[in-house]
Amino acid sequence: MRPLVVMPTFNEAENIASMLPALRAAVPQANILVVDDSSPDGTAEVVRSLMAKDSAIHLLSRPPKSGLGGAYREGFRWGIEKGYDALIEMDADFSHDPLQLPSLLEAAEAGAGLTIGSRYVEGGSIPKWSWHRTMLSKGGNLYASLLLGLKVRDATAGFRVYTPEALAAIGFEEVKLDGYGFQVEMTDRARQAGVRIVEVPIKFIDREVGESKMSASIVVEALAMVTRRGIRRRLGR
Ligand SMILES: Nc1nc2c(ncn2[C@@H]2O[C@H](COP(=O)(O)OP(=O)(O)OP(=O)(O)O)[C@@H](O)[C@H]2O)c(=O)[nH]1
Ligand SMILES: [Mg+2]
Repeated sequence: MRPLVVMPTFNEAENIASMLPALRAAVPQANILVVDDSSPDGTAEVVRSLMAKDSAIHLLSRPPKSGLGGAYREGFRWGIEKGYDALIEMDADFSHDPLQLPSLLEAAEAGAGLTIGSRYVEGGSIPKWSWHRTMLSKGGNLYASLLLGLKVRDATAGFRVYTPEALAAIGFEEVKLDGYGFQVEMTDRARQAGVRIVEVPIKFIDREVGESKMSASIVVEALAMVTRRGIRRRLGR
């Protein structure tokens, strides 16, 4: 396979400086596209200095803090145009361990259209999260699976591999949400389109460097989307 890691960043200068070499070592066959939203902390400059010595690293610069969903849409479009055949979603904050990427790629190679690095399947594990963060994540997943019948344990997970065929079947250009909402809607559309979904266990590591961009509005947006899609389905539309 010719994989492309699409990695959105906003103020991840310190993380990206060690993430890029770690990724190159763990998955030498993969190229990396950093999608940076004009981070004021100089993330793009760090990427450019590494790009100068390594042609497998690429950078897409966007206006300030334009949202995670849009960063993935633009990154996927870029990768599909360039002919990559595995499009990877991955955070820059080391929550997703580069050393676990090969096991996700194995599932994709074995025929999964969507591979999810899952915290909630056998062998997966959850970080040292506070009880309310764990409740939010598990509760959100439960709500989504009840309303949408997803049959996926970790629908909010952001460590994934898509094939270009799966992305086309999903109609990813139409998914306008950010954060968790983006992940859940992509999963729901994949299931509806008959894409083969496989969950691979991962150990999720809590962010140690830099600041979280998670916000209440991202949670509300996701819950509203799940409710809307769930009700619409029950009404038969
Ligand atoms: N390009 C871009 N990247 C973003 C944006 N918001 C977040 N990111 C990146 O998306 C990834 C996930 O964001 P996080 O802030 O770690 O969100 P989270 O994982 O839900 O929250 P934590 O668990 O607290 O880390 C990181 O690599 C961020 O830098 C954005 O608006 N644009
Ligand atoms: Mg994070």
